[in-house]
Amino acid sequence: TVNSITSGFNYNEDICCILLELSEYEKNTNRNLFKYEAYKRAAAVLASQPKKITSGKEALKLKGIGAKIAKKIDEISQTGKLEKLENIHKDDRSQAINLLASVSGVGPAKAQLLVDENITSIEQLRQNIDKLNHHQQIGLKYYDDFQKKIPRMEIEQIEAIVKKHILDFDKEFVITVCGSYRRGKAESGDIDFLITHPSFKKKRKKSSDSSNLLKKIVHILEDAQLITDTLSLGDTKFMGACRLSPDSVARRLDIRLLPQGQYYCGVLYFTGSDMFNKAMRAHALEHGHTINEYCVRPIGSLGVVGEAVPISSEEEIFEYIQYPYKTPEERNY
Ligand code: DCP
Ligand code: MG
Ligand code: MN
Repeated sequence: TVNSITSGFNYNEDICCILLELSEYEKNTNRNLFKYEAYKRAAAVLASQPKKITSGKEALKLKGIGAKIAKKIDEISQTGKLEKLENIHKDDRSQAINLLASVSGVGPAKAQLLVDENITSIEQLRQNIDKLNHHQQIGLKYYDDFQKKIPRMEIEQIEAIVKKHILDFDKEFVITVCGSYRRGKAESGDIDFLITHPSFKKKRKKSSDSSNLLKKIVHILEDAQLITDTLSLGDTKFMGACRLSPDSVARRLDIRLLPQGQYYCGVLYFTGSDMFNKAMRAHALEHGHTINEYCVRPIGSLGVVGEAVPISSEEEIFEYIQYPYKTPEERNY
């Protein structure tokens, strides 16, 4: 669930939960990303309110909530439930699609294909592993483990192990755990590492030197018995599984290796939340800049996008687009 920005308490949790379920339904069953985003945005807006919203009329005044969602909020406020969601709960196909899409690597399209072949449970999926690619097979293998949230304390331990091994190998690496952990959350869905090194340059052509660096990092962490499985591995992005010890819960681990010049835009982006990123990007555009996970660029009067601005801290990005600085803990919306 989502928390209020200021107090960390969500006064509208019941409505938020229903809207987030609707967003999942739109993404997985209808594959309507527009509605998926609209419900998520509405839930985030409600979660950030300092008080309980008690009518659709009140909700309609909030930025990001339109007439259709306001009407649903009205129904929830008055009856404590939403007829539309009750019906979705009764829809077996939709429930099965949601379940299969909760396997790491299985997207809505794949989940629908499987359900159309009458594969509707995790049990049945296990009997059809030949229908899954490598990522999906690992996702299924660790299905129960990956469902579990990761306590902050465990991420601290994993962070210490990763830093020890990588910095022992070369002390010039810079390593930051981003994602919900950096936003101060008590538990996280996965672990998001961002790493940079002065010798790692923006790649133009295939240079074997730079394309081996992330593989080297992964090998070190495999030798340390931390990384157990690879879901995907490229020159800049690793997705996989790790665990503290052979009888610990397996965790989803993402590592991104970035050139120094892109590091702080990367840290900002991968710290999130995704709602915060959207709000910040929108603000940047209003102030004549475009930001993404790699860089900040000015937009000229004719709409021409300029050269990337040199950035050497997260604060500089806020300053550059004239957005009041927010600590990672203040980015939880
Ligand atoms: N991100 C984004 N837009 C997306 C996906 C991700 O802006 N569509 C950014 C913001 C996220 C960050 O990447 O905070 C990391 O993605 P995660 O999916 O790991 O999300 P979190 O770390 O925030 O939450 P969780 O605890 O579920 O991992
Ligand atoms: Mg994460
Ligand atoms: Mn992640």
